[in-house]
Amino acid sequence: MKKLILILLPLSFLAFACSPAQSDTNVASTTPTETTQNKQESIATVNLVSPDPQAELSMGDAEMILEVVDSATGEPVKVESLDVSASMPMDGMDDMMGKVEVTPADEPGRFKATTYFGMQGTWNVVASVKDPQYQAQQEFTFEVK
Ligand SMILES: [Cu+2]
Repeated sequence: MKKLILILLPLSFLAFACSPAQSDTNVASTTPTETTQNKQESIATVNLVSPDPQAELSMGDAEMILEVVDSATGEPVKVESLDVSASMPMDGMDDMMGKVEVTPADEPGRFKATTYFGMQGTWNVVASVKDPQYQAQQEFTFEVK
């Protein structure tokens, strides 16, 4: 019986540690003391909705759909903005940069990023969440043929 208690105890601590982050927005208005204590930012994840990273991409115009979700709940979160950069590492030269235009998509948490892959090879796309509450940075790699 003692063993069971020992197992359950850390689990309940875990649940306590996780719950405030999930409901930060709800908690904020009702209990200001807790907000100041939990001032750390919530962690978000940026998912690539399209294109399929495994799919072969052709050189030229490219459109990506990115979705920001709360890492704890998996629910899409409406963040202030998303910075997206596209670059290609070049031998003996500075990285080649692609211009990326980001616009919010219709669905909450989603952004459309359009760029131009001007060269065949590996492109690194980095998406960074800009938001007072959520923090995330995710890198995606595309093989452009
Ligand atoms: Cu290049």
